[in-house]
Amino acid sequence: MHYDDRAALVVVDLQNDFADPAGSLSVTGGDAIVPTVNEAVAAAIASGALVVATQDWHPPDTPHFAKDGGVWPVHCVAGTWGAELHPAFEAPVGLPLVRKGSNGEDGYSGFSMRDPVTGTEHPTELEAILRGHGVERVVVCGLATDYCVKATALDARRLGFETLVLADAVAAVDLDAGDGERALAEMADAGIGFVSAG
Ligand code: VGL
Ligand code: ZN
Repeated sequence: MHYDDRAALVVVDLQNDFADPAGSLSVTGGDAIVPTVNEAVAAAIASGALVVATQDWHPPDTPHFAKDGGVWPVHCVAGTWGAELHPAFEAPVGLPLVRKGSNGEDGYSGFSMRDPVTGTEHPTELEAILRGHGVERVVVCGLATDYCVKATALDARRLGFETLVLADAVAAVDLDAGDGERALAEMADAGIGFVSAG
C-alpha cells in the first residue's frame, strides 16, 4: 500500500474487547493483526497520510447489548479495560480518536451512529476530520471485518472517498460461518478495493 498526503488510514476498533483473547467479544486472530496495523500506521505517517482511530464506546446499558434486547455480549463500555485500545497498538502522538455509541446508539460505522430504537442516524466527527485534511482516499483496517470495518468502508465509499481495505489487517467476528467472506464480497461489490498492508 502506497500512502500520500491525500490518504487517511482509519484504524477501526482495535480495542481489548475485540482484539484481546480475553475480551468479551474477542475476534479470532484479532491480536494477530496488531503488528500489521502498526506497520501500516508507520508507513502512512512516513508518507504524510492522516491516521485516525475509532473506538466502540458504549454505556453500561444499551439496546446494543443482548441483556437489554440486542445481540451482543456487553463490550467496550466507556472507560473500562475492554474499551481501551489494544496495548500493542502503537498509536501515533496526537492520534484523533472517534468514539461511537456513547449515547446508546448502534455504532457500527465510524462515520455514523444509529439510534437502535428510533432508527435515526447521527454523523460522528470522522467525515469532518477527513474533509478538513483534504483526504480523498480512505484506507480501512482493524476489527471487525463483518461489522465495523464493513460499515465504515461502505460509508466512506458512499461519501465519495476512494476506499481501500487492508486485507491482511482485518479479522471477522463470524457470528455465522462465512460472515467475513460475505462482508468482503459486499465491499467489493460497492467498489471498495483490497490491498495488502505491506
Ligand atoms: C463491533 C459488534 C458490536 C465492531 C462493534 O467493532 O465490529 N461489532 N459492536
Ligand atoms: Zn458495539
